[in-house]
Amino acid sequence: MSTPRPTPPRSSSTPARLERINAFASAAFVKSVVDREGLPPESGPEIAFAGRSNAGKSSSINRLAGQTRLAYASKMPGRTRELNFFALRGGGHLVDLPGYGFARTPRDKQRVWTGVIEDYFRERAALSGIVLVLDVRHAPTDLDVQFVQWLSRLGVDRPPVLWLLNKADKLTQSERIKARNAFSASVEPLLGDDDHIVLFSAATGLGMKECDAVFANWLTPLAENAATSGD
Ligand SMILES: Nc1nc2c(ncn2[C@@H]2O[C@H](COP(=O)(O)OP(=O)(O)O)[C@@H](O)[C@H]2O)c(=O)[nH]1
Ligand SMILES: [Mg+2]
Repeated sequence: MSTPRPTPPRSSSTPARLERINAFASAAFVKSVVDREGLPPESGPEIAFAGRSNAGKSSSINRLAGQTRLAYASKMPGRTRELNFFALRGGGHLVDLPGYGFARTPRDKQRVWTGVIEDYFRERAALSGIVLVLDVRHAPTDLDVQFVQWLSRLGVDRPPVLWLLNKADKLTQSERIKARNAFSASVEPLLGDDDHIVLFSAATGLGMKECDAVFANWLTPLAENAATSGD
């Protein structure tokens, strides 16, 4: 009865990796927003991408959506001050936020934390989760820490954060594990119950499956809609 199953043949090519997050596949640019009047109507769950300029927000969005030029991977860090909205085909949006690391003056920095961004985080009911993109080779910066502390002060329940340890392709496997452990320890006091820490590479697609599981959860209302509409 208990005949051992033959092990499936190992492919000699690269192991299968997710090409994209399915729910993100046909994501399409909607608009750049600079003030609250410009915010598009809420159409379903939203996932916002935050992080220091140059951490790889745009590259990560591109990789996750399986599109090379969806979010423009800027060569001019800190220039963008807009929230960029991308519509998901099942409803809802991805939101590429301005990087907060390259503010030239305290006043500039202040502007990032207030205004439309603050309105967005404070009032957007559709916001289901935040992807905080970081460079796996560095400890979280003061601005990363301040961002999460600031989020926690905005409301009683801050949205879950996926701490995306990007650029893992730059490390060896053993360095990755070390970096992840050191990172977990350093952000431990900031971690929420529903947070996740994922080693990722926008360059190679490492970590896509873990992200997929997290997003499936965050986009649940969207999946339910699709199921009931027979979509
Ligand atoms: N090696 C490597 N480079 C990356 C990765 N993600 C982003 N980059 C590079 O880092 C720079 C900043 O990326 P970008 O997506 O524009 O960052 P953003 O400012 O956070 O949107 C670009 O030169 C990217 O090519 C990654 O996973 N691995
Ligand atoms: Mg960018």
